[in-house]
Amino acid sequence: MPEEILQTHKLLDRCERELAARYTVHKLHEAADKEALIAEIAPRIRAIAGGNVDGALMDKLPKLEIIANFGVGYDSIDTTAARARNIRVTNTPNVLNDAMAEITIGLMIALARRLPQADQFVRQGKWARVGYRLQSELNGKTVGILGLGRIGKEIALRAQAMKMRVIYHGRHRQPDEPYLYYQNLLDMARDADWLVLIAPGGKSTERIVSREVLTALGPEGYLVNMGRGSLVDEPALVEMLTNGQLGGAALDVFDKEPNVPEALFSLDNVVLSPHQGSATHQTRNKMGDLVVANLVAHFAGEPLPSAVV
Ligand code: A2R
Repeated sequence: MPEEILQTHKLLDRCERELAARYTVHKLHEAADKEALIAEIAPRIRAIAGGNVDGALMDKLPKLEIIANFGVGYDSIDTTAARARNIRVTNTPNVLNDAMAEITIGLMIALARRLPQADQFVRQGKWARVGYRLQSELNGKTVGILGLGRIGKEIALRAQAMKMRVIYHGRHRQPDEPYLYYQNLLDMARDADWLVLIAPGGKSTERIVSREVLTALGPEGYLVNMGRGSLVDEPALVEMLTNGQLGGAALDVFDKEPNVPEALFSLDNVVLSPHQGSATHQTRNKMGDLVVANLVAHFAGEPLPSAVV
């Protein structure tokens, strides 16, 4: 008999096919009566594929051994609760680094050169009447990276190809990295033209980009958020973008996705993106493969390819 697993949200088609080929998959997100489904299958569920797992759900699944998250960020899983219950948690690191770094630079150029507006300008036939306005460039500017991790390092490489100066902040200095380290985020924001956020969500980074940090970035400064909406004081961000206290923002993530503050929709100094940092065919397929590989390894009693707990 195949193992039975619980899937907590929609996954990529290929990933769902691979899971279905190996396991009997119960889809919590499609169940009309979620509690009834859980009550029926709980005694047989040793694994979850997907995120959004709190301690209460873990408690309803007494045989649960592993949660295989789709995504490198696993802040939707209560890892403290998992650890306390001896439940393993895996994520999908590294395979998305290039896709994330590419779109980060893409959004930066889109913002600096006002590419969404330029496209509209041509489509609306305005070019025949007047030339497009002048914009700014990345080269010669300083980019401060909050979170020089796996993805942050790929962004740093590409920012250098744009002839930008790279500085970074994290909890630790990384002596092998050639970039200037700032122990204090406020100091880095003051010295940066661009502030790129690529750190994890969760309690330790909540609102780390405060009104003070945004003020330090200033009216000429640009914020790029590729990490999590929770990293930023979003009401302060919206207010400061509206009144010119912050130069601009490129945002792939938001505090209450998919809800985006409507005040941003009319702002010229903002580029908005629907949390699509890793959303390419090649990367999402690799992420799905890693979810499956973690589950396969677990049931075979082998080391997990990418465990975080
Ligand atoms: O703090 P450090 O030196 O461990 O650096 C990590 C940094 N980081 C933080 N920085 C400041 N305050 C914190 N409380 C804090 N917590 C972590 O974020 C490290 O440089 C970086 C995370 O790097 P990785 O663990 O390699 O993550 P990866 O794969 O680059 O993904 C980053 C995030 C995901 O968690 C998703 O939220 C998003 O990108 O897709």
